[in-house]
Amino acid sequence: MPHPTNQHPKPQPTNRRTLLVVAAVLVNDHNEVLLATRPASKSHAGLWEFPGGKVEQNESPEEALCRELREELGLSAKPSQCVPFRFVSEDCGPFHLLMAVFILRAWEGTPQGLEGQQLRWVAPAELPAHAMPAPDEPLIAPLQAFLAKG
Ligand code: 9L3
Ligand code: MG
Repeated sequence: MPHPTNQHPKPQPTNRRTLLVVAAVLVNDHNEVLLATRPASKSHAGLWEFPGGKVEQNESPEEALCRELREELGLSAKPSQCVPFRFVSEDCGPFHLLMAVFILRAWEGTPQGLEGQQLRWVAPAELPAHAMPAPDEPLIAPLQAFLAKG
């Protein structure tokens, strides 16, 4: 009989800090999704992402997302308009990224690339043609399935 501790080894600490990030899937009346390029000054520059960013101290994920949408896109949205969709858990070199993804179908304003991002409304079938950061890619298939239901 193996010793029980051999059957259940302790998990090894990775020494990676977990970064909590939020991202928005904005869906318009034509069932298209908003993608934004990452600004030149940031990691993954030029790749197409679902907009968002890091959650700061003392804010909920939904509050963080509404702040990011205001800062990056000039949009006004309410936490109650952010509907949870998926979590993505991904090793990103020196840290581990946990990204909470929300679907929004309502907001106020027209998106503007306030940090110099290109913006594009993309039909679900066209999502795979856009090069994305690693955490965004696993969202494509579940999003296509979700949006196909209308
Ligand atoms: N990130 C990946 N995909 C996304 C978002 C919004 C963010 N859709 C990653 C890129 C950075 C980290 O999360 O490593 C923090 O994002 P930001 O504050 O640089 O936008
Ligand atoms: Mg950002």
